Parts: sequence; C-alpha cells; structure tokens
Amino acid sequence: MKLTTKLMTGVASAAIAVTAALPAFAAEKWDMPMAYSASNFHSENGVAFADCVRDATSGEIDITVHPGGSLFAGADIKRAIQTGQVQIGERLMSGHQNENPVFGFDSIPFLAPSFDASAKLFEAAKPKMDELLAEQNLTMLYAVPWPPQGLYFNKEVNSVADMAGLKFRSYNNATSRLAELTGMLPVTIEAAEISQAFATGVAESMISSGATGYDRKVWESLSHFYEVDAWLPYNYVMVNNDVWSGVSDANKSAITTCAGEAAARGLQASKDYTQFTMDGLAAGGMTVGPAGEELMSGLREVGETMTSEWLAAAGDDGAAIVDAFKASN
Ligand code: PCA
Repeated sequence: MKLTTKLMTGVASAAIAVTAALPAFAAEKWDMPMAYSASNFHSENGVAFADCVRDATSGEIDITVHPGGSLFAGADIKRAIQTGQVQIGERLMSGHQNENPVFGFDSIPFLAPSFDASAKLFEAAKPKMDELLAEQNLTMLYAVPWPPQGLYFNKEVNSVADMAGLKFRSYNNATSRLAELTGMLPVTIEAAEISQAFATGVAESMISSGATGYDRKVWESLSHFYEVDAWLPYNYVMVNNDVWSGVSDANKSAITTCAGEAAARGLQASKDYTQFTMDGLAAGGMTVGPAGEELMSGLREVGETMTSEWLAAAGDDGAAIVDAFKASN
C-alpha cells in the first residue's frame, strides 16, 4: 500500500471512529464576557484567543466571546466567573481594588508609566495576584496592559486648578481618588457607557487611554487629550477553578499556550494602538499633546499622595510588590 493510501485509510477509519463516538463527544461550551467594545484590541485579542483554543483543543473547548458588557457589565464579570455563571471572562484588574487594595497595584500614578516598567511591575505583582485569585476560585490565564493613561477634558486645561468642579468619569478607586484630590466630582461609568455620559453632560472629563477615547469616539463631546502617562492598567482573563480542574492536561497545556500567545499579541496591539488612537483623536478634531509643566507638577503632587495612601492601605503585600518592582529595575 502506498503511503498516501495508507494515510487516507487511516484518516477514513479515524473519521468513522469519531462518527461512531459522536454521542459521547460534545464540545464544552464556555461563555467569555468582556467589558469593552467588540472593536477594542482587548476584545479582538479575546476572539483570537478563543479561536486558538478551539483549534488547539480540536474543538473540545468552544469559547464564545461576549464583548461590550453584553452578557455581564464589567463590574459583574468577576463574580459571574467565581460563581460559575460563566466559565471564563475578562475584567480590568484594578476594578477589584475595593475587594483588596493590592488589586490596584497597576494604578499608582507615575510608579510604572511605560510599557517596559509596567511589565516589570506586573511580574513583581503576579505571584500575589495568583494567590489572591486562587483564594477566590480563579486562575489568571493572561493579562494585557492598556496604553498609558492621559486626561480628557471638554476645555483647555493647564493646571490642576483648572480641573476644579468638573464632572469626572472614573473607572476604579484610584481614578475616583484622583478626581477628589484635584477638586473634581467623580462618577463611576463603564467604558461601554461613556459616549452617552459625555454627550449628555453627566461627565465632562476622564483619565483613560487614547484607545478608549478613540473606541468611544469621544471627540463628539470632548476637545482635549493630554498625554500624562500616569499608569498602564491591566485587563486579565480568568477562568473558574472548578471548570479549570475539569480540563484534561492536554487541553490545559493547549490553553496555556494560547494564553501566552494572547499576552504577547495583546501587548503588541496595545503598543501599536497607542499612537494610532492618539492620531485618531486628533483626526476627530481634538487637541492632542503632552500635558504642560504646571499641570504635570500638580499631578505629580497628587500622585505622591495617592502612592502613600495605597502603600498604607495595601500593607506588607503592597510594599513587597513595590520592593520587588524596584529591585527588578
Ligand atoms: N480604558 C479603560 C480602562 C483603562 C483604559 O485605558 C476604561 O477607560 O474604562
């Protein structure tokens, strides 16, 4: 028998075996809620991760991504995974700062304001994050940083004094605190809802990446984006541990490989998206550029206050993360 015929026969009998076994073979369906819009790079990366997992597990694990908070709003995603309402999902890590201040390690102003520094900070924090998540029945599969955070306004702003009284959209405890310390009025709003919040005047400023302003077309309501490079917060994908422990070793290793690829691909997309989206904001009509000296020095003072407050709240765990980060520089 020629090799090709042999292979063909092999394939044919394998196909018959699979068909015969069909009733026993059911793809495991996983739902993956994500908080940000379908066109956002985190969401596109999540879809690519799901495709990779489907391929690498030969269809045994079939993940459906639900972007834009369509299945669960951002604030509810972690609980939905913990309680097994869904198997897997993605959330902004610092969104859990109210559960434990340590989750806010990536939102300390000016501690790690570049991609390189934030990667080191993340590595320094990861063992503690893994431990905290394990206590919550969760395993982190991969994490991807947002581009550097800058300030959006509906007017020109040259100093912290110019920010007083503005309604400020916040997305975690750190951003609410930043608003308080600069005399603004924080209101927490999910990214999925911000276009409307700005259009209706519920909010008139925020701190975020160029990416989120671009995704939500904020030039329709806002006029200025100041590059501040305050921090680079992480999104992370986590899986429920009861689900994870039921996955075969082969599929676990396939998923882990897909997760590693997603982390690298997401990081590159975040870097590429940084300039691309700032150009997009400018093309939309916004004034885009670095924050001036006076504004920066005021923000640095606020940053120092926030750093000491975080260290006091996060205790020994927080200090250990910052020490490990500093040692890695
Ligand atoms: N975008 C998200 C979090 C950080 C970012 O750049 C948001 O604004 O909700």
